[in-house]
Amino acid sequence: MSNEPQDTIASDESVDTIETVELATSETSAPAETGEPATGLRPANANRGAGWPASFSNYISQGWAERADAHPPQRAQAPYAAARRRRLSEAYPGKRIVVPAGELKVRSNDTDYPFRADSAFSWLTGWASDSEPGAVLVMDPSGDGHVSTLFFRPAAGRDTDEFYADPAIGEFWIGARPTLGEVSTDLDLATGDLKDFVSTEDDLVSDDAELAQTLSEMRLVKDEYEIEQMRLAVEATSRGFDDVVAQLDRAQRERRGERVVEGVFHARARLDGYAVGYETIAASGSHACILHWTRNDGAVLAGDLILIDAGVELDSLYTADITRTVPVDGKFTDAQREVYEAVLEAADAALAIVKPGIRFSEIHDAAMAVIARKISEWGLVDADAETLLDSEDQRHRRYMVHGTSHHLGIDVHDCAKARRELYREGVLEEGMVFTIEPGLYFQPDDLTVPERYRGIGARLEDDIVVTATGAINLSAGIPRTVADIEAWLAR
Ligand SMILES: [Mn+2]
Repeated sequence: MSNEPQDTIASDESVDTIETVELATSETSAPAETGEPATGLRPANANRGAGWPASFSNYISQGWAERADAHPPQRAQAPYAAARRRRLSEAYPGKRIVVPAGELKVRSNDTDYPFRADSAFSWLTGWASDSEPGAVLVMDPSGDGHVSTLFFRPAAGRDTDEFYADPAIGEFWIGARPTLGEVSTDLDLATGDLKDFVSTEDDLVSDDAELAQTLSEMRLVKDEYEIEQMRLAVEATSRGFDDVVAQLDRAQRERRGERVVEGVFHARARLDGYAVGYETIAASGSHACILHWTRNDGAVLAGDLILIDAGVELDSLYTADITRTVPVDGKFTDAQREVYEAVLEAADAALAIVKPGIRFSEIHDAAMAVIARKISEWGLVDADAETLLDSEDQRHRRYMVHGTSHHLGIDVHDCAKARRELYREGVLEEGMVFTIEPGLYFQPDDLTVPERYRGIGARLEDDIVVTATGAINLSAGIPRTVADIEAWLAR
């Protein structure tokens, strides 16, 4: 990437050179003379900039065509975001509510991580992967409700030096920002210039623990727009899994074949969405026993299972979260099939009970009943399933230490700040979306495990939406049974 504004001097040159630059810039004149970012967002690379002489600044500020104001159609999410703001307004009468999108985070010196707006901000505005860093939603009390204004840094004109002199936000550097009018039409929200936003001591800001909890709990039940986004995120993720399966031969040829899996999925995520919703887990062989294996630097070998846990985050920021465990060479061994089919049975048992009115924790209990029975039957623990499932026992959890389900939406671990009584002990309602993801992980050095199972890890993760009478498995189309997986890999 290009990283130096109008630079003619290498950054690693001597102190003499830096002094020369300072001398040169001090002799130039207004309007923009130093090469510092016009906004002062971050310290300039004063040791690298060549300065802006007046003749240059005068020349570059002229000779540009007029730009017509863009009037995009209102985006589909706008009325849903408005309804969400009304719910929040009702919860906090008379309070000024401030929800920032967040700022860019520095990766190193003057380079940043890709920007990703705060989830509550995006949920309340509908402004998603195209959000401007630094934007702030303000809900001012008015009458018996609130009036909302979205403040952000709008497009800068050619009458400032920002467009050429500011590598962090200048149009020549990162592209143009939208205008206030454009965003207002797009999101159906009043907009204002960020420089006119004033915070007050009485503001209720979204990092307030109680407000963050309220926002998390409001997001537990998804609206129609969100459920459609979840369906689309799963579809994109399904294409990513197809891509990975088609590239398993290549993965076997590379020294770090897990990176082939990660890279192929990432390409699909960028093609069809904004990013991956979380770091892809590409865990081959006994790496599958490491729950969040994201180092992904291992080989992918024939005879092993590979566990792939990945999700595409759409431009709307809604993400899928799906796991499949497949045999690298296309055929399960007997031991691998036994372990995998136990996990599948646990997943199906959990899915079978999902409907409005049951408790979220019952899903986990249904899956764990199967896991405990298998652990007992296989003799890993010398006890019957009933004994193991006693809350004072739980030894079977040695082989699956994680939960079975988490809410899913704009965050992969959605609604994380909701209270336990509405989350783990919460009662299912139509429109909730969550994962079901049991697994079994037999560590290669676990002496309690029969040798034939050691080093086998398997997880199956589907994305579930609660309907009026039951549930839909959004990811049912991605092969789940041994026969379907083997047929998938044979294609
Ligand atoms: Mn998950």
